[in-house]
Amino acid sequence: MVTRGFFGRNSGGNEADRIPPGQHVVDHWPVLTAGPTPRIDTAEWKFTLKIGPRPVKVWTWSEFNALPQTKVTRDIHCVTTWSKLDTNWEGVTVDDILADAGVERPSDFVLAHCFDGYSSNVPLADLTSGKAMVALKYEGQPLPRDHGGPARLLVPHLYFWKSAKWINGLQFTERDEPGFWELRGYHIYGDPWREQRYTND
Ligand SMILES: Nc1nc2c(c(=O)[nH]1)N[C@H]1C(S)=C(S)[C@@H](COP(=O)(O)O)O[C@H]1N2
Ligand SMILES: [Mo]
Repeated sequence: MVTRGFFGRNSGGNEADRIPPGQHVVDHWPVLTAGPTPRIDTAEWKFTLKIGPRPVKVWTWSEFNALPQTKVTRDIHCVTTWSKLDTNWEGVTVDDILADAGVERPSDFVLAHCFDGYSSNVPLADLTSGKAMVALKYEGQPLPRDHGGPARLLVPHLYFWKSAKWINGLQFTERDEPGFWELRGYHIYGDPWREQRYTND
């Protein structure tokens, strides 16, 4: 049988090489949210970049959409053991967000904040050099609300809980500060290839 993934850009010829340990491939896209799904009107949507407590730039929905838009195809890996191959995204890379704000590297750690109160921590090095984006579209369509629409973080090389849905800002922090799930027993970094699922993995 020939699968779509076999021809994907990440493919090294062998799909099995693309599945981290303990993961299995799904075709559907499960929804995983800690609380109720928020409804965010793009007229009210704002994205704030902060250095510690200090806001350095705020974008409205139209300002954010005017930033350079980048398309990527990536595999995603959820800690609940599903992986999904060759997912197509479009949005603003974190590099382009920082460039627009004129911010380089005020610290090495970042917290993503969300409209539902969720947060996740990611080292800056894992967000830059094209590794992460604030995604606005999935498979060419506006991001569905239950998957984080209108905008979510996408950090595909880490477990998917790091990809904060309904994102409303990034905050530079002095230290690596645990986010929502990292405070509740999940790994501070979350590398699927090293199976960093829980705190002491
Ligand atoms: N704001 C917010 N982002 C979130 C979550 C959440 O509860 N709230 N859940 C996380 C978890 S645990 C996972 S596995 C993924 C699930 O994304 P999906 O529902 O699009 O599959 O979103 C992550 N981002
Ligand atoms: Mo999750």
